[in-house]
Amino acid sequence: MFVSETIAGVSTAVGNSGISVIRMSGPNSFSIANKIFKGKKEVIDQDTHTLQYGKLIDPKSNEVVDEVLLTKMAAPRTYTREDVIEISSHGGYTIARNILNLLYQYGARPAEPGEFTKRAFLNGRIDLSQAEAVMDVIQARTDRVSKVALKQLEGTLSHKINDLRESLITLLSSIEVNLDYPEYDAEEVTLKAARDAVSPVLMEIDSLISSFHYGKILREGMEVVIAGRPNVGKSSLMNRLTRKDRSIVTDIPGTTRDIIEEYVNIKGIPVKMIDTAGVRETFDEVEKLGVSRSIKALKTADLVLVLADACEGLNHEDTDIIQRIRTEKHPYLLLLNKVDLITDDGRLMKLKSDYPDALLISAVSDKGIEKVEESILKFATENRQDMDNQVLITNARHELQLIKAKEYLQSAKTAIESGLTLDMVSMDLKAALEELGRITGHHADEDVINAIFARFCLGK
Ligand SMILES: Nc1nc2c(ncn2[C@@H]2O[C@H](COP(=O)(O)OP(=O)(O)OP(=O)(O)O)[C@@H](O)[C@H]2O)c(=O)[nH]1
Ligand SMILES: [Mg+2]
Repeated sequence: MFVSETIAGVSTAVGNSGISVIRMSGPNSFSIANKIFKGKKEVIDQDTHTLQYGKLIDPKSNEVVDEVLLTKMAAPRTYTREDVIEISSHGGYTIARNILNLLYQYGARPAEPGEFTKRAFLNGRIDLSQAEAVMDVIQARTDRVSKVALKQLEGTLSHKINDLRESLITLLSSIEVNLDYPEYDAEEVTLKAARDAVSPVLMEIDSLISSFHYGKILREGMEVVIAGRPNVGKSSLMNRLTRKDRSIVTDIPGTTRDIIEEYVNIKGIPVKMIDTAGVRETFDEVEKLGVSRSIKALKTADLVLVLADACEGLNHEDTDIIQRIRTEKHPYLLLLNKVDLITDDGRLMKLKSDYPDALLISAVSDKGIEKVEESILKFATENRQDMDNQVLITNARHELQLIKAKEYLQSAKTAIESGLTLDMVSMDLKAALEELGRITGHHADEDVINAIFARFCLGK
């Protein structure tokens, strides 16, 4: 176990609240708590994993700092695998600060952001990908996202990566045997076994990499831009999808002049929905600026909802916008709005056959809105079923490591196929193994670890 100082921090949000939880971890936790806590029992004599009522008293002034509940948890069955004390005090900024100051006076030092979790990692309770999931759980914006983050925290990704590493290690050891005892097996036999073993690992890595499209959307959210010419109902759709009266709606073309953003949960996908100014040629200076912002918004969009007027059909302004989106290769969905105004079934049928990929909707009557939401979810999952129960890559760092591992494995495969020597193959396999190990922290660079934990919140 790695030897550490005793650290303390507030683990609950700062501000007015029912209670605050102050956490302390490290070898002196119990002795420090013993000096300032007065309950029925001395903290030293308190059983582990029990809670005791008492008072925190400043030994110098004999003043009561707060009335608290103290939880004692002895290593190793704790969050950090060290001795941990948790103090539940009254809420509020002042009391938590006074308690912390007391702990600092008696030998603890302030915990850095994420330092408790960093210790859980350094002491081997969780691996690096699980530690990263801790923050994802805290920051999850929808149920769907927290479910996926919790699974990663439980270790689903770690198991998958460890299985892949295990396959490579087995292969490497048989190669080493062959290199050490060439009489044991012919090199060709080992090469063939190597090829058979590398291919399934490569396939698994490919499937993990391809899950990142969805994983990234879950973790970072998805940007959906509503675009189209003036007056087609973009702001009305924005209000409908966000269930708010956020954007101003009028029948005057050119109503929206600026970008309007709103976060919304669409079928569990965290979406930043963006309403834009209608795109058209205009001499109005303000509107011009709005139009150029609309065009800029398209560039960062994950998905564009192109809105057109179902009654009027697509005119050259609409097709210009679609052409622009196509040229820039942005994924988009065509929505024909205001179908509530079309009462003639024949016209509706014709619209459907003229625009087979378009969704017919009405932003004022809710018609087709469910379909729009489903399409957003389908885009996020790339139309694949049951994605939440797959092992997902949600983190760009993990994706990068997988891409590097894949490159080494492909190079190993090429080496095998072109009949290069076993030690060339072995070098590539070792490199791939190392890249995979960086996901879980088997191979860890100190600056990467520090950067990961620096993004944590205080007290976690
Ligand atoms: N009947 C009907 N009218 C709609 C529908 N959607 C929007 N409208 C009307 O169309 C007009 C324009 O709607 P907006 O939502 O302001 O249109 P916009 O695309 O945001 O317009 P700009 O901001 O000017 O680009 C308003 O009078 C809306 O009430 C719809 O589905 N059916
Ligand atoms: Mg508008």
